[in-house]
Amino acid sequence: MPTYRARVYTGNLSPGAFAGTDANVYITLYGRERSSDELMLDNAANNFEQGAVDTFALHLAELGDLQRVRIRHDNKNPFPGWYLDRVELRNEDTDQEWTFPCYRWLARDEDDGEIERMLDSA
Ligand SMILES: [Ca+2]
Ligand SMILES: [Ca+2]
Repeated sequence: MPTYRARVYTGNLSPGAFAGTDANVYITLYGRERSSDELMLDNAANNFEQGAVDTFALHLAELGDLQRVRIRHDNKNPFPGWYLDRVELRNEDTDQEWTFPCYRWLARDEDDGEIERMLDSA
């Protein structure tokens, strides 16, 4: 079972933009062979703060070449709106890497109001 290392880049906008979030964030990985379950991204840190990079180790079946990811949050806690720059994934068994650009808000009160985005591999 490979470990997929996820690096999640929260935007570094102006300090008053509240780009970070304390909502719960979930990701689903879609590979050529199979897709993952929906996984909550969390660790002991205060995750997804403005300008931060959060790293998570996901132990999954081999998914094959990654095509896209779906990422969303649950809009919980104050100021849940989140500006996501990108997600990077690396299969630590094969050293394959993928980048999933976003550069948009997942926020009810910004952009198109969506708090879920499907991101294609760059
Ligand atoms: Ca946070
Ligand atoms: Ca946390």
